[in-house]
Amino acid sequence: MFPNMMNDNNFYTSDASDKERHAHLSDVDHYSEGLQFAKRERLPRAAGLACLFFPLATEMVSKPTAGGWWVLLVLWIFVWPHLAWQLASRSSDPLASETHNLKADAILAGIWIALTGVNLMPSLALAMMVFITTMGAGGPRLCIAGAILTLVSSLVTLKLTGIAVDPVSPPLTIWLTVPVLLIYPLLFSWVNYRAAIRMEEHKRRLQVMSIRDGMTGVYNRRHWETLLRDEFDNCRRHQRGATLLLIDVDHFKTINDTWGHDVGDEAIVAITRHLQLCLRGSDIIGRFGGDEFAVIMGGTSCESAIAAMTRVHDRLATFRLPNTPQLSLHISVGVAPLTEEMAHYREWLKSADLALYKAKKAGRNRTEVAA
Ligand code: GH3
Ligand code: MG
Repeated sequence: MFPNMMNDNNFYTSDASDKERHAHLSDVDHYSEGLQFAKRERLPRAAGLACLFFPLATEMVSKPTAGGWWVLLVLWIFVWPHLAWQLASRSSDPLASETHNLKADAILAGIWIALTGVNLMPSLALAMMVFITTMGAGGPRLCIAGAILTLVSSLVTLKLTGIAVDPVSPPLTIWLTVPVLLIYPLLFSWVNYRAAIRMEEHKRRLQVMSIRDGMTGVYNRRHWETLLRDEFDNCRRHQRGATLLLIDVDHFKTINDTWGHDVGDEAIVAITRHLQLCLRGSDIIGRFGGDEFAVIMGGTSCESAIAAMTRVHDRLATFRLPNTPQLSLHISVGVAPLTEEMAHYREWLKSADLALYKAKKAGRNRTEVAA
């Protein structure tokens, strides 16, 4: 059968798989996405561990602990969050590096759960940190992996150190653990909330980019054609009239060749602004190609459309670009009212195209109506 081609019709509507989506991401996107991910983990990790220092220290004071563990505690709580960030941010693949950091978090949490003798409150806080972070970062898969790593590392530590299990937390430890239980989920949610807001804004910008022409701001051809199809269907259904215009700049190649592409671009933007000024807000303007525009005038007669275009011709006759006063801009316009015989919106478009061809053939700088 035919291969599944990506085209204008299915690009925005197809359900791309995660694999396909990632295949479209460039290396730069992958890198910056990973860096953002590592950044999101940085603050909750540093703040959460800092809050944990006090309940863990209380537990260590209450138990005969070797001095080396104190050094490890300080290194873990105060150095590890910054080291983890450095490792991820300097890596060529921050996403993979931060995922390794999260697994290291899970192993370290297991070690410290064992060193407290699986004391309830600090252990609960550590397990909560591992669960929330891994679930938020990598879903159930990473969360289960994190839980297993924590469990295994705590069992191994218990075995190696011979520390007795003592789950009952004294009141001081309970009170010192409460801030962690409150602050960590709050911070984690806040950081992720901000990321969600940023994503939403990014999505909105992408949506605008996908329907607008970058240079002029009017609709691009793909989106404009979907609006034309809708208008065609609505007019058919409600027995309403509408007029279609195709507009092409005259001798635009000569403008480019004589004055350069920058002036050509300025001319395109200027013509767009004149169209916007002379037409109604409800008229739908699209950039159809290089120097070609198209306008859908819903509920508008052919005569009104021609009158509007006469206003555009008149304005352009006296308009000059600021840096090239010698250059005058002219357009040719093809007008096609919607008729009963048209069975498809493309026939409407074809009719406007023929009228435009007629205007070009008749000497340009004029408006012609479809026969
Ligand atoms: P005609 O009067 O028959 O329309 O002649 P023309 O020279 O305008 O011919 P045509 O409409 O085919 O030329 C379109 C030119 O527009 C070709 C291309 O080099 C130029 N063009 C397309 N897009 C852009 C653009 O974004 N900026 C500039 N400066 N030029 C563009
Ligand atoms: Mg042209």
